[in-house]
Amino acid sequence: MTPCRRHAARDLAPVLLLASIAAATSASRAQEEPWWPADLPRRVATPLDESPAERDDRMAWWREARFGMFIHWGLYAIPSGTWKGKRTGGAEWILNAARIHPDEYMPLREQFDPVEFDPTQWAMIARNAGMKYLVITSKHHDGFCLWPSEFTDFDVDSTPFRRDVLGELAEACRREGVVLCFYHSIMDWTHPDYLPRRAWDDRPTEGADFERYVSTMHSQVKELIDRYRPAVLWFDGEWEDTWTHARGAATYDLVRTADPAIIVNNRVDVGREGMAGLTRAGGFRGDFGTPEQEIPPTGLPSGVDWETCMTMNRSWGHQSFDLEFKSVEDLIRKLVDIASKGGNFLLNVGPDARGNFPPESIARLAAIGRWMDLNGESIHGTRASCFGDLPWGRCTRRSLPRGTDLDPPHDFHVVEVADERLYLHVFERPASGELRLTGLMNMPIAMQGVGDRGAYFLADPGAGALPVRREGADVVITLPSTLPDPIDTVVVLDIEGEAVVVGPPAIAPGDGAIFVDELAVEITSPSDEVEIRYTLDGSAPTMASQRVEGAIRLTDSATILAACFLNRAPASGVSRASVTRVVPKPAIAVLTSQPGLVASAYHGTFRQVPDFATLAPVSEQVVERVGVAARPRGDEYALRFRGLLEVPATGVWEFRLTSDDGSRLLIDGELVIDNDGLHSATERTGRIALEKGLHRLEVGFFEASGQDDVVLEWSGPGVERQAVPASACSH
Ligand code: H79
Repeated sequence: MTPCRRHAARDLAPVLLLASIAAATSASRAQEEPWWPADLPRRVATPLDESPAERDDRMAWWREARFGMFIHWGLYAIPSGTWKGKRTGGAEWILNAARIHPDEYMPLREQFDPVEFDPTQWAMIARNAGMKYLVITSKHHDGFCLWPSEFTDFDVDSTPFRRDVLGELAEACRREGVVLCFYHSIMDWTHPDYLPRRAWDDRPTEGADFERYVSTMHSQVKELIDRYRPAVLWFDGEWEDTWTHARGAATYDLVRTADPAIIVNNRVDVGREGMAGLTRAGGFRGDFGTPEQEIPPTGLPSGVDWETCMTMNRSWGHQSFDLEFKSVEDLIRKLVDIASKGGNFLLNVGPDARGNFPPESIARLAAIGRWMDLNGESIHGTRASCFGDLPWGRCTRRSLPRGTDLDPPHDFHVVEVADERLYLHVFERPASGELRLTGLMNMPIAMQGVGDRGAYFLADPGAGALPVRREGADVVITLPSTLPDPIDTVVVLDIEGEAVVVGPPAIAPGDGAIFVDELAVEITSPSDEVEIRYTLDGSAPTMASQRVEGAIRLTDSATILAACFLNRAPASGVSRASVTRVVPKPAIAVLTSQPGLVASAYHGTFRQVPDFATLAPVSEQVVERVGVAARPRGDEYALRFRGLLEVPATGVWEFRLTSDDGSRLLIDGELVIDNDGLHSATERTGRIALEKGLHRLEVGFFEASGQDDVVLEWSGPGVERQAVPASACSH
């Protein structure tokens, strides 16, 4: 604990204020300093006239929060995955999983009496975990409402419990300094006006009126906003075909008109792309993307707001027998990974029917909270990494206004030039004992002779400075032999200016390319400011090496090494590609040939493409091209295609073999593609230099289970990627 550091931070610029409050853990502290809603801008433009700056204002708290709690709670906590003695699973989807009729499901309300429900405890658990907001299911797909609604009887008021769950939670959140938000399902399995119905729901649809359903839902959403002031409305269940863009837009606009400050997820409209969750182009409503149970790979477009929602075990709602909880290490690293990509993490808890969080969830949230207490500054209010892949972990960062008192734990001096703080999250200590920040151009503050600071551990600044040095284009930090936190030790590095990281140049074609007579190689960098220098003899590029100006024409095999330079100094790592000049396979002479390939079919149980020489085919026929049209009867079989391939021009030809299950491509007896083994549809490529004319072609394929398919494509001089045409096949 470093209380002086936190205390001092309270006097800093607002950007650090959030971090200081994040670090606060006592209830009284949060009461003194509610950071929301008091600080939230309430004068916000309506959706139709919002400027980018106004949008930034509206999104600011949510972007800074980075970490929130999802709560799935409703009648489904009562069966908890078991229906009539059977483990049907499904949790909050149990009505669907066990094909329960609404008339049989809705009486569950008579058993809803969660006497141990303690909203203050829920809010405190969230806050102590470092979560800034909480999204609870006002209504899930089953239609049950967790607040006493004027517009339905299927709500808490019709249960023995009769307490306003959302109201009490809203109050507790306000007291604990947690932002309250609602999840609200568009799909509704029990509402008489909702359509379409589940297949086993035999209530007559006559008289059901979807338009009326939408208007009831709108009334309820208004009721929620007016009564509880949620900061986010998180819609879901938008994928059935009664929900349209027009309805999504109307709902979004209604919400933002009722309270212009509200943030609405993209599932309000129909622009979500599957479980990956980002919004397609096309003018769809929604303020942020919603990847579900997955974290997007790197390379997200910057400026896109998104939030990964994820379960802590495998279910959203409570499910008594689901004990597959993620480890604390996994959860913390997921949070860090998401923050390093500029997203939020909405981590779910499914309370039980008595109103308790599962003990496994409580334990994990407490452990995350201990890490956040020490390292929350590296999450809250940070933005995405400035680096590509870091082999040892992740990076987050925060801007710091100039003149900020940056480092209270040391000597309270003012650092004039510091503009950005990097948080280097070390998951695995590199064997070299060094953190290498390749291509980081900025001057680390530690190297400027402003005091004796190096980098340091965020969780333990007093442990001393870590040596920092520049090595060419890299900044290198020396680590001690063991790191304090085996899950994620956060190293702080302050730098001058906003991070500028120059990646190594791209070389195209890349490593492993082959060519026949001459190859044009392009070496490029996304940064215009740098110059690129290269060598062809395997030596590291220096300022004395050849400078890249246009394409490089090679007539011999070479290993190309290239790097960026700025102000005559190295400015990136080195990229490398070996390219090989090859002799094309000569064409073969054939006196006569007929159109088509010979396809031989085999029965048998195969796990890989068999040695056809040892097998007897069950049939043989001439086919136009490679494909499963030649399959024999039965599920398990193999095919062998043989014939001649007419290559229209001398050069390097790229083949693509896609198959389910395995396959192999041989040309003139040489294995060009090995796509063998049991697998679903898988594409593999291979390249070979061929002379213009005829070449021997052989494709082997087998099918063991599931789908079956095999497709051969090619591209080469003057030929765009396409299926190898029948006109090129003969025998
Ligand atoms: O509330 C939790 C789940 O009950 C709910 N969303 C989380 C936050 C959820 N509902 N359904 N699912 C999760 C999985 C549904 C996936 C599909 Fe689709 C719906 C597959 C096809 C339709 C949406 C549209 C995803 C892919 C296409």
